[in-house]
Amino acid sequence: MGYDKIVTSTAWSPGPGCHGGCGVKLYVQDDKVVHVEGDEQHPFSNGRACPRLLAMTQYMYHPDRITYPLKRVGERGEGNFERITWDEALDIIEEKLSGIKEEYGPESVLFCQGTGRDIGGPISFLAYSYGSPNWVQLGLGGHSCYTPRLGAMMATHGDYAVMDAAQFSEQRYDDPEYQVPKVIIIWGQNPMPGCPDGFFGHWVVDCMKRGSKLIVIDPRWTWFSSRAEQFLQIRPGTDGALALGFINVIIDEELYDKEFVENWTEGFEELRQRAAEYPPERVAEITWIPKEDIIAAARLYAGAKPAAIHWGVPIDMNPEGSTVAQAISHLWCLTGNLEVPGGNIIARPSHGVTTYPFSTQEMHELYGEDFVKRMNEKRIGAKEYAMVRNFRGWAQPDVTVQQMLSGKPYPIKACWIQTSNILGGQAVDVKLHHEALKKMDFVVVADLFHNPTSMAVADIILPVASFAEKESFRSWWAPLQVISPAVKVGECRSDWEINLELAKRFNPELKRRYETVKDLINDRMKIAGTTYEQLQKDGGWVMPARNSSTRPYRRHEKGLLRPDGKPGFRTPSGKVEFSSRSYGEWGLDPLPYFSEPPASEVRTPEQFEKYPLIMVTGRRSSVYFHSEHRMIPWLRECDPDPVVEIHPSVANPLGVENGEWVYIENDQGRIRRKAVVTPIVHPKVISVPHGWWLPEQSGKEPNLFGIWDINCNVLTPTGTQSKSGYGGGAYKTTLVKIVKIRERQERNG
Ligand SMILES: Nc1nc2c(c(=O)[nH]1)N[C@H]1C(S)=C(S)[C@@H](COP(=O)(O)OP(=O)(O)OC[C@H]3O[C@@H](n4cnc5c(=O)[nH]c(N)nc54)[C@H](O)[C@@H]3O)O[C@H]1N2
Ligand SMILES: Nc1nc2c(c(=O)[nH]1)N[C@H]1C(S)=C(S)[C@@H](COP(=O)(O)OP(=O)(O)OC[C@H]3O[C@@H](n4cnc5c(=O)[nH]c(N)nc54)[C@H](O)[C@@H]3O)O[C@H]1N2
Ligand SMILES: [Mo]
Repeated sequence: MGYDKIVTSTAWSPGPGCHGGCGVKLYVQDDKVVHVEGDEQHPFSNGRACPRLLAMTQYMYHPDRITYPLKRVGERGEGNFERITWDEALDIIEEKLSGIKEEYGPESVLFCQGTGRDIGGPISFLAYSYGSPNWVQLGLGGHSCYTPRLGAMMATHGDYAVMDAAQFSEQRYDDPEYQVPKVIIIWGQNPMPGCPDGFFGHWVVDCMKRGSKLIVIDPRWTWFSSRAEQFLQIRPGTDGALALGFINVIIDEELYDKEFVENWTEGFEELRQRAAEYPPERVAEITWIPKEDIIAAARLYAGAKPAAIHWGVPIDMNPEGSTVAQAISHLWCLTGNLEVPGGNIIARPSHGVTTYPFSTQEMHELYGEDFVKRMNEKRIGAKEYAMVRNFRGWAQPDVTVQQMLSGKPYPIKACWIQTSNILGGQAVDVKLHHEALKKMDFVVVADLFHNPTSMAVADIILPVASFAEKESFRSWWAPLQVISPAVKVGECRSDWEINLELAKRFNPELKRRYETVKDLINDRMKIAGTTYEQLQKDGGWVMPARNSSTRPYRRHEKGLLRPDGKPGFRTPSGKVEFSSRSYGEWGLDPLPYFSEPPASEVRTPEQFEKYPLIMVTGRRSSVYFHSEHRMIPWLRECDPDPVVEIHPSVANPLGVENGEWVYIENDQGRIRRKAVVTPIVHPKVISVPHGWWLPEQSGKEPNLFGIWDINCNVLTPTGTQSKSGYGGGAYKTTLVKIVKIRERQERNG
């Protein structure tokens, strides 16, 4: 293979899509990336690369890639766009958004993103520079991705925590301070395809090779469950009861860490009383997990030191997601596994550098407390939900879609959509979101490809640079690292570049502060005592220093966590709060509890009679990131069809064979899927991957790349959020039935 140079960089989206920060080597010839490999020097991924990264050349140079700005001509949905210049595009956007601001106020514009990639920073920066508090993952019911878990951890111990896979150390597993977890609970996550939330899935395998035993909690067999000491095949949406059952056993059998509980926590007695309501017999009934297995798993976890819990998005998507996450975080506190090597360690953005603001503190630091407070007054959902008002900076998605439709209490006029495919994967109840988006006067989409959302509603489309074409930075969680451009493609620009340019137009004061994106990056990196150029020279990344507030361990003992420098945690009481003062203040139950899914055999028996299967959507595929990559030949070949996994005991009586297309139905609608008949799913559960649209089909209305036929979110409801406003989107607990297609056609003549 010939090449002129190798550029080392960090693979963050666009490209592979994910939340990871893998080290990558980009081979460049004649100003084109011709080959991509993992960087073995990089401490995050140690040279490994996923299929999406390996297919980068097909992604960057795909014939469908949008490489210059576009303006819609003709009616929305006709699919006709014409090329315009960047200046024209930005002028139109400035004029339209300024007009809306003047007539209706800046809050009438939504700034919509998808999941947390290299977008949270630039989009919140643009929204706040324009003056809109309505930064939102539009369509993500209950804001059910990570935010509920983040809020629950914040309420419990004042910071976020992750499983310790030595990811904060240059030497990784060989660091003498590090210990491998003796037991890892994998709770509603599939680490290898998923690599969620700044966590690299292979780290679990690395730990297994070093002796870690697994407990896996999932309704479906995975690679990990088949290698687990204990596999708990749970009823979807009942994790809260299981966590409380574990707490019950751990307290009852005195398996908790008495010293930690005594010295560093409050509310233990209240928790003990609450957990007493969840004896193993009751929990077994709720969760479908045999009582003996619940007790054995609790003993295995609590008896091992250190032990860690690694969790996934089904926790957020549980009914009352923010209380389920609270119960699970209590487990690592009760057992003294917080901030110890091999336990669950506190994760702060490396060196205190904010790329993507994860917390209220970071919002305050960036924009000032007064400004954030003022923004909260108009933020959608803040009035209804104290937690939405007091934690982070999002608008509440289920309330937002209703407001788009009703115009009450104030109208929503425009959407800025950047890094999200609302109709192709993010939104529950796609029909409702389609209707709401069509009501907008003006929609901008900043993306690399067309998708069902851009086809249906975009007025202006801005072409975005992939990670291989841009300057950026990353601190989620460690190391602090830079993204270095290798090439340019067409007229594509990075999200930071686009948003800084527009932000300056709306807030001229920024012109003085940041001439270029690098100035902004260097401003944010000041706290780390380095610059973009310096970090590039130093190899592209740096780990936080030992004994600093952003590197484990036992920071609570050293006074490294609290703003006042005293020992303890960053909670109102300075302790781990089993009974949360913040939850109490927000009008929520300060203690965890279990509630039934919004629709279930127990809660809505009449529904269940009609729709006797629990549809769990969204299990991740290694070759796709949500709705992305369906047009990439190497990737599509590996996972060609939208499928539904059905247990043989369900398929056989219906006469459904492996490979046959079937209908999935409920009162909200009907879609088609190709059946995979397999015993890996629970007999009462079907598993349906999400994010499906067909780039090979027509994108025009009404087809929109086939979404009405195959997108499973035609069937998932909105309005199932928790009492906190966060969590509980019914992505994993929607009731449906399977119908054989041939039979229906015969029946209907
Ligand atoms: N049924 C079901 N639905 C789900 C889920 C589920 O489990 N089940 N999961 C939900 C979850 S957890 C999430 S987070 C959402 C995610 O939903 P989204 O984040 O909206 O999903 P994507 O399909 O990745 O859409 C991203 C779009 O942005 C573009 N893009 C990618 N990277 C960049 C970038 O850096 N810059 C710009 N400008 N564009 C970029 C892509 O081309 C794509 O069109 O989906 C949710 N939807
Ligand atoms: N390749 C790839 N990686 C991704 C993504 C992607 O689209 N593609 N998406 C990214 C995003 S935004 C997110 S949020 C993460 C999500 O990634 P994960 O957190 O792993 O989410 P899922 O794949 O939806 O579900 C994980 C496992 O939980 C099980 N499960 C489903 N319902 C329940 C339940 O009620 N309880 C329990 N205990 N288990 C349940 C599923 O069967 C599945 O095996 O992945 C990120 N990484
Ligand atoms: Mo997510």
